[in-house]
Amino acid sequence: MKLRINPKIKQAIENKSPIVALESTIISHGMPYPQNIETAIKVEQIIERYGVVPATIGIIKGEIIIGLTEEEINYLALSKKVYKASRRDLPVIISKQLDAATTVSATMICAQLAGIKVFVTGGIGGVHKGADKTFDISCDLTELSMTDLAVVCAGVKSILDIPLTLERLETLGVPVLGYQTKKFPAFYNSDSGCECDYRMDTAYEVAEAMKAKWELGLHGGIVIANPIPKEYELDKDYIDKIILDALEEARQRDIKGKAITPFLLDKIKELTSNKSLEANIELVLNNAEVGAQIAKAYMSLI
Ligand code: PSU
Ligand code: MN
Repeated sequence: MKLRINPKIKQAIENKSPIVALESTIISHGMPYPQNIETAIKVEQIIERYGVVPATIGIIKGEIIIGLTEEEINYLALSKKVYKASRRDLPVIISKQLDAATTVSATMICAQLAGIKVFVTGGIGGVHKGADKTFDISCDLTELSMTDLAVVCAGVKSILDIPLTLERLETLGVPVLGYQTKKFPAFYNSDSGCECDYRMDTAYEVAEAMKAKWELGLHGGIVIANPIPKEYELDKDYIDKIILDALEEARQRDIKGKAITPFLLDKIKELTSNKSLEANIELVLNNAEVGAQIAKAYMSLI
C-alpha cells in the first residue's frame, strides 16, 4: 500500500505532538471553488495557531496522503475527476491509482493508520430521510462504531433524519458529547430539538472521556457536537423549508447514493444565495478551534 506521511506530521508523531486530521470531501465535493481552498487553508492556520499540526487527508494517484501540501489541496479542489471515497471505495481507488477525496469514514481509516486521534469536519453523514424505504444510511456511522477517533462536527444537517441518526449512533455505541451545550446541533443552527448524551464544558473533559473509552478497549469514535456560533446561525424555519425544497428536487431528479449529499449542499447554497455556504465555513472554522484544543488536551493526558 502506498502511504505518504508528510515530514511535518512524521515529526509530530515522533515528538508526540498533537495532530488534527481533516477530510478532503468537504474540499472536492462539499464546497465550491474558491471557498473550498480558502477554507481548507484557514482551518489549517487556526489549528497551527494552537501549536497543533493539521493533517489534511486525501488520495492522489492511489497514494494515501496524510498531510496534503497546499499544492495538493489545490489539485484535489480543481481536478475534474476526483472520486468521493468512503470505506468501500478505498480498495479500488488504491488499486487503480485514482484521485479521491476522503469522506468522514475514509478519513478516519487513513488517520488511524497514522495514529491520529482527533478529526475536525463540518457535518457527519447519517440516516437519510426516508431510509426506511431507501436504506440510505451513511457508512460514517458504522465507521464511528469501529475506528478510534474523536470527530468534532457541528452536528447533523436536517437533510438527514436527526432523531434516527442519534438512535443509530446509540445502537453502535458511539458517545455523542455536546461541547458546552446539551442540545444536539443541526449544522446551520444550534438546536435540532434533540439532546446530546452528555454536555462537556472543556477540552480536558472531552480528552478524559476519549482516554477512558479507549483504555476500556471500547473501539470506535466519539462525536463531539459543537454548535455553530450564534452570530452565524440561520433561522431554523427558513433553512428547513429550503432543505425540503432541495430534497423534493433531488427526488424528482432521482438523485441518490453518494451523489445525494453533494447535490443537496449545492442546491441549498443556491436557494439561500450562498448564506448556507457562509454558515458552513464559519462552523468549520469554529470546529477547528475546538478540535485543536481537544488534541492538545488529549496528548497531555497520555
Ligand atoms: N456534510 C457536509 N459536508 C460534506 C459532507 C457531509 O456538510 O462535505 C461529506 C462528508 O465527507 C461526509 C459525507 O462523510 O459527505 C457523507 O456522504 P454520504 O452521505 O454519501 O455518506
Ligand atoms: Mn448514502
